[in-house]
Amino acid sequence: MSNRLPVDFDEGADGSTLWRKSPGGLVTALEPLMRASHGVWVGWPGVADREFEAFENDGITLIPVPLSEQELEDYYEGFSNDTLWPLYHDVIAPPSYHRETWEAYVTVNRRFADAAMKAAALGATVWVHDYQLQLVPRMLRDARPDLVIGFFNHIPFPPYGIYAQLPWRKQIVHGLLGADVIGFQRIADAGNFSRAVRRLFGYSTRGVVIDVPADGGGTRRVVAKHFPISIDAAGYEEIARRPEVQARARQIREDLGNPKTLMLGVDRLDYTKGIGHRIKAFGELLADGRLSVEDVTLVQIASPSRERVGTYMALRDEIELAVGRLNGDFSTISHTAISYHHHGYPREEMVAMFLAADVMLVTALRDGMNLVAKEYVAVRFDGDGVLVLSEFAGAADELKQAILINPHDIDGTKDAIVKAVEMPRRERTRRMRSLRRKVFERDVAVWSASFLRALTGGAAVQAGIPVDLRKSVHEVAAADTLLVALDFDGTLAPHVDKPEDARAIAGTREAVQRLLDLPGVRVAFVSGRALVSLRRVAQPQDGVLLTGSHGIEIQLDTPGIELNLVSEELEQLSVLGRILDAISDSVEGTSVERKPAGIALHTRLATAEAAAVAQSEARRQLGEELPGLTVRDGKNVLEFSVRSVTKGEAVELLRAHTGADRVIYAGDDVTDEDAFAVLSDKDVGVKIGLGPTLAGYRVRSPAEVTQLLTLLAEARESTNR
Ligand code: GDG
Repeated sequence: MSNRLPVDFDEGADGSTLWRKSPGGLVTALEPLMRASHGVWVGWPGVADREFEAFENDGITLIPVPLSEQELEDYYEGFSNDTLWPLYHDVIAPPSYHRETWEAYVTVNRRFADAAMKAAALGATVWVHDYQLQLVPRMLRDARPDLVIGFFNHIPFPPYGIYAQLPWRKQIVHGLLGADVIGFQRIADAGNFSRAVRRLFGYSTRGVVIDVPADGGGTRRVVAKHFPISIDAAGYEEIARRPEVQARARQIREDLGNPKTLMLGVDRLDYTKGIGHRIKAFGELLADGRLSVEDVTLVQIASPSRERVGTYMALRDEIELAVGRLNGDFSTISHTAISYHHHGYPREEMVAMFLAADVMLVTALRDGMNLVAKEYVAVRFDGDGVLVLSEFAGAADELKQAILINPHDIDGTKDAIVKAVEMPRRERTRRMRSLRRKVFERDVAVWSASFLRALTGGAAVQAGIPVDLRKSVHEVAAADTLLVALDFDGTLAPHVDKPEDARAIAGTREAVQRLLDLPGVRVAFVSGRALVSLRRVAQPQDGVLLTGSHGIEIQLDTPGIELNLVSEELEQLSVLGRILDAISDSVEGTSVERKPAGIALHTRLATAEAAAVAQSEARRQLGEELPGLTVRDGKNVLEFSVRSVTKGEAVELLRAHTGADRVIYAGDDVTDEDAFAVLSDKDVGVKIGLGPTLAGYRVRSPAEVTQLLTLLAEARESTNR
């Protein structure tokens, strides 16, 4: 589901309806999958006050959602583009807050949700896109709890201090939390969202996991994580390699008088893109004489956008005034300083421009990702060209070999432009090569696959080690220091009925020993079990680091078990002990059990009445004295913990302890998701078995884990360290 269908409406001369495909990266990535799964796309067809039946386009069913002219004004131009857009882009332009446009937003979101519900089969996966439809996930969940719901936010999510302005801030976050997975462009966006959840609802968050109270009691797990979007890189390169496109690139340079340096900007005409800042920097460089109009031309494509929104009209006037002024001041009869175009162009023409441009300027003041930056890189199969990229664009997280700028710093931007113009060929190729590697490794297919993998957990898992995992194992094997962190039950040992009977499968011990014998490799077991129990069943060899009780107990290179608790928590633990001891002394049939980070009050042997008294007394006293405790209600047991440490924290601790630069983590349980959540792009996460996961890879069973460890040992041995 997205605001717009991936087609444009057109009318034939005879009044017939024509649909022109508008191919974007999203469509390219999802098309094969949607065809194979009988997918439907729900969206607005791009024309107001018209109703259309569902229709088929290239094997995908499109379901048009109608919008009236008034709704277009209120829901789309108003609330989406005049409230949410500026608010989410750090209030670069002042957002407007109007109750009528909010109401239209609710109405239209409801219509989209209804259309999707009608189309979705039982248990279907629904992927909702972007800020225009943030209420849809909750509407779907309330009416159709059978659905698997994902949401991807294409634009930034602002810090809470800004987001808090929104009069409907709670409704929007509540709407989004209807999803199972909420995707963002950058780590920072996902963090901002989680903070908003904590501030507005007080729900607890652990890494990328948010525990949302579920309707029928208990909690539902929502993942808020970054999934940086990308492009169909190979598709762009293919266009660039066409002889006619290359000829066109040469022609463009020629038509511009063959300037020494051709600089290019391609943006929707939007205040977030920093077009004015770019023009100012360029103008000053011409005025200072650091660049000359004889040598350098800037081509600025500003494609028309949101032309009926007031701020955009004002922006167009402002930009065109600046362009006109600059050209008036600096252009000569034979050389134009800025070649400005307020048009949209066919994709081939865009690619020819990218090929023709020596320097690409992306100076966004705030941008979710900025696909133009990635497109420029994908097109440059010649290995040439310099990308100047704003650090406020999401792309800057990945494209570190660009010249990164702060566009608000005009002097810095000017220096960056000069550096780009003067950059020697060798440095240009070196940087471009690394940029291309990034863009081709993580194209839009990788993006959609990783989002959907997190959302649906994939289908049946095949036996053996997948090819892409083998490749990654070879990569991590080359680390300076490698940490191999492994869950035990379900990962090294098959699950059994009696926990004390669990044993690692044959071959595991040998594989672990082989890894332990290699320099620069550390092995750790990360278990939910208490360490005493883990040591009994796993019988770890010397040198294996241990963490138990989900990270509370640790045994690193020391003989004894340590508790990963801060002094304040130890203090709480002793208060807790005092209170519960007193209660159990005074109520017959109750007893206390001390755990590493908490204490349980058992009431199994007490009368129902006495049990109720003991439990309510414990809750009351602890509520007063230690209000922050985690309380777990079990059968005849009430458990209080001073801390809920996770396996994620355990992995961070092990990483710090070992100084590892790469981590490979394998686990099968939901608690292992906390560990997957703290892995970086360079680490390898392996989920064992079915179920949703944040891990990048999946294998079927402990047998594969043992194979994997052996493979890792072999790869490490062959690096000849
Ligand atoms: C939003 C977020 C995020 C532009 N002019 C022409 C044309 N384009 C194409 C570009 C590019 C696309 O439009 C623009 O994508 P961007 O990513 O640069 O920016 P937004 O439109 O603001 O997109 C953004 C994106 O969603 C995806 O998640 O990256 O941060 O704001 O593909 O090439 N294409 C053609 N003619 C034009 O004149 N053919």
